[in-house]
Amino acid sequence: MMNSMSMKPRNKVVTLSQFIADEQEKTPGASGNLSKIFRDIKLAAKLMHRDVNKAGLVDILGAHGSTNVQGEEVKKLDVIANDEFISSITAGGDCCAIISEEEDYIRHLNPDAKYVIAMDPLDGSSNIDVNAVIGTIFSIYRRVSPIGTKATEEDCLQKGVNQVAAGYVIYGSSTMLVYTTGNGVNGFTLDISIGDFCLSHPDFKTPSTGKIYSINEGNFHQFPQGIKDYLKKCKEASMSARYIGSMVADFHRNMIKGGIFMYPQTEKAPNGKLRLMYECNPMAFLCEQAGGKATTGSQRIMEVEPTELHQRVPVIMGSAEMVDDCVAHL
Ligand code: AHM
Ligand code: MG
Repeated sequence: MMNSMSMKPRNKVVTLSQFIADEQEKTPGASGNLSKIFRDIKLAAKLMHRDVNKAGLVDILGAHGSTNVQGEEVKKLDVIANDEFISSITAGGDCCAIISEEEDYIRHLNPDAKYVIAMDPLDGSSNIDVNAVIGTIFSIYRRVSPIGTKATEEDCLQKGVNQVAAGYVIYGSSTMLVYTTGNGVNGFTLDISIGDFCLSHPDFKTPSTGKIYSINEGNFHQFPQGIKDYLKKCKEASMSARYIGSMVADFHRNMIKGGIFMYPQTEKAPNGKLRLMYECNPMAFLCEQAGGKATTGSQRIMEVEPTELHQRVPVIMGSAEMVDDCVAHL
């Protein structure tokens, strides 16, 4: 029989739901709607974890529009992700609109709800078919139009500084959900044995500097001279180049280890590639909350005035000292 003196108390497990409930209690006047949105995101993230992990088995990789051996339509994983997040958020009833990188228009939901979501349901699409890390990015805003009316473009096109919450889910060697509501960043790892996200990275801070630079150097000849100069400096300092082409994965690694992520303008893409509403703003919010910086090179990302749903902006983000150094070269 085990002696009670010999029993080691286990560390307290804090689930995402518990953490959010505790946070809600600390916020005077909180209605609980934001917590319910997290419940919906969490459900969709778990469904995505399942789908990503069995993607090869059930033939959901590949081009949308083809058919599988049973003659059924094969859904591309990013279409599945879009459907799963939208279904979950729609069913939850706590958002008045969703804008998604996968869609060309605003999807109007419950007019009586006060929040708007912007999301990239499956980021890193080029990694889907090669079993590499992909993610989901989301951003939540409070509507500016009156509750009870149809959400407007103004509700959906707000500056990043207005974000109420932002986060990402990374489908990697484990699945994690990392989010902020403006009180620091916390990371939760999905424990599949209990089917829940558990707090694994409390009050996540990024180092003020690091040794990693992440950029698609295939575009080198098209970069502005300042970026070329900064990259030369990175090489002279024998820094490590790390770039998988999945923003969530590149960003997550750099957040933990310290580093800089760049997708600057190129001759072919004068505003860069990444989308302000679905990728840059949420990651900028997380980055700043973790102690880092995020800029277009000339302006803080979260202060850019959005003018269209799929607007692109150049981005330089990560460890504060590295971002400052890069910007000093521009
Ligand atoms: P996606 O949303 O279609 O997946 O595109 C965004 C992705 C980012 O995750 C990544 O940082 C970037 O595109 C990679 O682009 P490139 O292949 O040009 O380096
Ligand atoms: Mg994307």
